Amino acid sequence: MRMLFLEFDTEAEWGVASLGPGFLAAYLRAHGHAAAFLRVAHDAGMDAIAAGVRAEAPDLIGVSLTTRQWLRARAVLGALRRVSNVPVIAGGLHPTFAPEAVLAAEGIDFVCLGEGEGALLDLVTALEAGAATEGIANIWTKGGARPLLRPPMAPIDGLPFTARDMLDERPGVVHVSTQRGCPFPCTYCAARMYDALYAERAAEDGAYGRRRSHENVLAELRAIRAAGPLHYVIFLDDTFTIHHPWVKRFCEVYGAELRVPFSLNARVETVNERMLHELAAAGCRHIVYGVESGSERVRREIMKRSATNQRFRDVFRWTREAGILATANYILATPGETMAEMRETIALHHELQPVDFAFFVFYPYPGTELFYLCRERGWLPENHLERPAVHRRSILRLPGITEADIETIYAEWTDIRARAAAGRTRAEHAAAAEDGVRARAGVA
Ligand code: B12
Ligand code: SF4
Repeated sequence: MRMLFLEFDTEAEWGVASLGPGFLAAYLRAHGHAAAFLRVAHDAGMDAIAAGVRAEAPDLIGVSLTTRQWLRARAVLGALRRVSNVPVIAGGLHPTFAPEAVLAAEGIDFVCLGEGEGALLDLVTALEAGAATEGIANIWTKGGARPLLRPPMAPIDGLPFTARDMLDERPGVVHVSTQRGCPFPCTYCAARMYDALYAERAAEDGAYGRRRSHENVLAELRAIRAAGPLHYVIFLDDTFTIHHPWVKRFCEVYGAELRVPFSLNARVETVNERMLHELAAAGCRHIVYGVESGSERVRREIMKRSATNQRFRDVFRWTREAGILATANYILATPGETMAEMRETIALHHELQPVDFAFFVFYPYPGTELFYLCRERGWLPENHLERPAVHRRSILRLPGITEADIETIYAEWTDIRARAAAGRTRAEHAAAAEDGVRARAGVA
């Protein structure tokens, strides 16, 4: 069977396409199926999209969706259905946690809940055989009942290496994932909801969190290097630094064999001075830390993150001293946060002096703890899935702060960004540009 993955661009430019199709295409190909990739530019017209799809002659179309991609995908897939009967399956974070709304849309026939490899292969096999699709674990067929979840795949070393043609990477800059799942309880994070989903539905089958062996990660990098240039590795794991013995051994083997510069996402609670020096010696050039708020109260009481501001100061200093550039991610207008607390974030930012940073107005991603809180408290508009998810405005009706407050604070951050860009050294510019997209994607 021939599967076509459509990648829906949002207005921002990302250095990599959705990772999910990279894993899924590799898995399908390993089982004798064909897979193709088509980017749907955010301003592409329907005629061009339909022609692009027709040219690929797919038997099944797959889309991987975040919440930000949802409205555009819904519009395009609805229109596509009027000119094509090729079945469509949606997977990823958004369909997993808002499956009813996604399945209700015209032009979407199946939703994949959670991990997709085995589920998609079973679906393809059933469609090819003209068999019923109801009853395939993880696959929710339109009009059918919610499916059971299959256990997480283990060990993940058994998965084929990511199909790079699905990722649309710049030559020599590769994105690699060494684990699945994150054990932390951050209330705003959609990534951690996979752990919660599997813990709830398949407790007896083991946890969602799994990591590849060093040998397996190195084998993938060797294969990439054998196929073309390899200048920079971006590890996309939610929190690369979770398991210290794994990281220590990684530094030894990667440093000894490859030493290709790399970057990663980390949480300040999971690094120490020694580890940072080991990472630097292995080639680590850049770490993206989720700071989120400068208010310890907001982090502790609203976000379930207990690190102190002093911990952030120490870790940012250690990172610099180890010769690694640090990037910080911030969230503005988290439910329950006051204007004064948002200013604490700005104050902490000036102390941390990251080489780059990104800031987003809080968005309640479906499935997260804060999503349910906002819904319960009446802060979430009923039609939230009909509204675009944008970085500069809140879709919530928040207590204590107004839309104008958020605009003011967003403008202050925009100004800080402009001044920081003007003051950066050439080396810092180059480093931030190399994997600057990480600042925006990182969640740890
Ligand atoms: C790498 C990454 C990126 C990359 C790639 C994006 C991607 N979707 O893969 C880039 C840089 C582009 C990116 C950008 C952004 N990201 Co990002 N990103 C991540 C990150 C850290 C890792 C993703 C990853 O490695 N996945 C590994 C694969 C194996 O997992 P998976 O994608 O879930 O795929 C599996 C299943 O979901 C399923 N599946 C997935 N797609 C499909 C499709 C089909 C057809 C089927 C059958 C199954 C299926 O099968 C896959 C294999 O088992 C995640 C956190 C996370 N852990 O998910 C955040 C995350 C996906 N990003 C997020 C966000 C919000 C963003 C940004 C808006 C920036 C920001 N931080 O605010 C932008 C938006 C991008 C966009 N186009 O909309 C949110 C999404 C929340 C949501 N509900 O929408 C996450 C969850 C982090 C968070 N804040 O909670 N991101
Ligand atoms: S924000 Fe980072 S550390 Fe927290 S649960 Fe999500 S991925 Fe894990």
